[in-house]
Amino acid sequence: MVEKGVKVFGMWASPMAIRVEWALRLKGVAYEYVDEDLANKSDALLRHNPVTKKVPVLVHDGEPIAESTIIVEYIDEVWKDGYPIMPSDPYERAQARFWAKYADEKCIAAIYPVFTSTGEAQAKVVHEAQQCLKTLEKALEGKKFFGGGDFGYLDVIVGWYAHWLPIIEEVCGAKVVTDEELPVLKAWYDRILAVDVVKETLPPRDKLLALNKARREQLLSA
Ligand SMILES: N[C@@H](CCC(=O)N[C@@H](CS)C(=O)NCC(=O)O)C(=O)O
Repeated sequence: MVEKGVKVFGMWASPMAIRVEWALRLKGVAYEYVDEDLANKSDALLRHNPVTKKVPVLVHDGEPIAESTIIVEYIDEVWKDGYPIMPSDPYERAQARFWAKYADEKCIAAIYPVFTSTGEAQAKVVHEAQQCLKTLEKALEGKKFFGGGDFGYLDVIVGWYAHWLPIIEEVCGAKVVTDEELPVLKAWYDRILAVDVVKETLPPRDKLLALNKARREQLLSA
């Protein structure tokens, strides 16, 4: 028998999984949330996402969908009469997808080395991460949100920066998003953190800090 309804397989500290919760909440869709232990993944997660075995996975009426950016688009299409997440204009949609891909492929790859380095090597990678984010920041210039006047697709995709990056910076003892280097992105943080669906779902700061501190220590000692 097909299981009806919406289920999200996530992990409380995952910035990719929170995108799915934001999209569902923007649409007012009720869902069941399953928190995975990524060191001991459930049979259900492995069955629903045998290819990458990662969270998030959305299961809609028994059908699984993986990859957060694809899930967010799926949610926008299925519940199309609710809050509009994707831009209505095809060119704007293409741009939003372009920047989402840039953020996930280039910016994450540029930020990660800050987490795994120290000293002079870290100063160098901080600078590289800032250059990468400066390029992304251009897509926000003159606007309240990446989506324009309203929280939109690209805000759902990169909104995690506002909560996660300051924690990562504290853990690493390095500043990446500063008023001097990235003023537009930094000012957008406050607007993101004031969005209701964001406020409702953010994981506790201390818990995220402790987890990332332990991860960094483990990576540095490896
Ligand atoms: N591109 C994927 C990335 C998902 C991802 O990296 N998920 C992490 C948690 S943030 C995960 O499941 N890691 C466990 C693993 O790699 O085994 C997406 O956007 O959904």
